[in-house]
Amino acid sequence: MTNKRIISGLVSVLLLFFVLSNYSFAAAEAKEVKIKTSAVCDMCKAKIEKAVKRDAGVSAVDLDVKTKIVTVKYDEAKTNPDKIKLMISRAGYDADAVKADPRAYTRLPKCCKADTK
Ligand SMILES: [Cu+2]
Repeated sequence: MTNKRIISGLVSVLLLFFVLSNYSFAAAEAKEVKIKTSAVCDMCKAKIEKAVKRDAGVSAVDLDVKTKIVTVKYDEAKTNPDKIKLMISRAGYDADAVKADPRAYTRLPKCCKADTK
């Protein structure tokens, strides 16, 4: 084996290690929060997910209509659960202890109002 081959082998091992360590570092940065909402149907799901996605720090959002729980993955350097709850409130829905913005709530379609069910 020539020196060149040994060096290129070492370089590729180092590169692979670098890529892998970077990847796990990035994955560790994504935080997850579960928030209980007042969603009642698929329309609510679409609205809440759209509202939360407007936050640039959010990487993934999924609302389970059955449990009314929205699972949000976010970058803690860019956003936080309080901001996310506020966005849900402004869309017209409760988010844990944060009550729905009353004005946004009155604009919701009748089927989406929690107190009609
Ligand atoms: Cu609805």
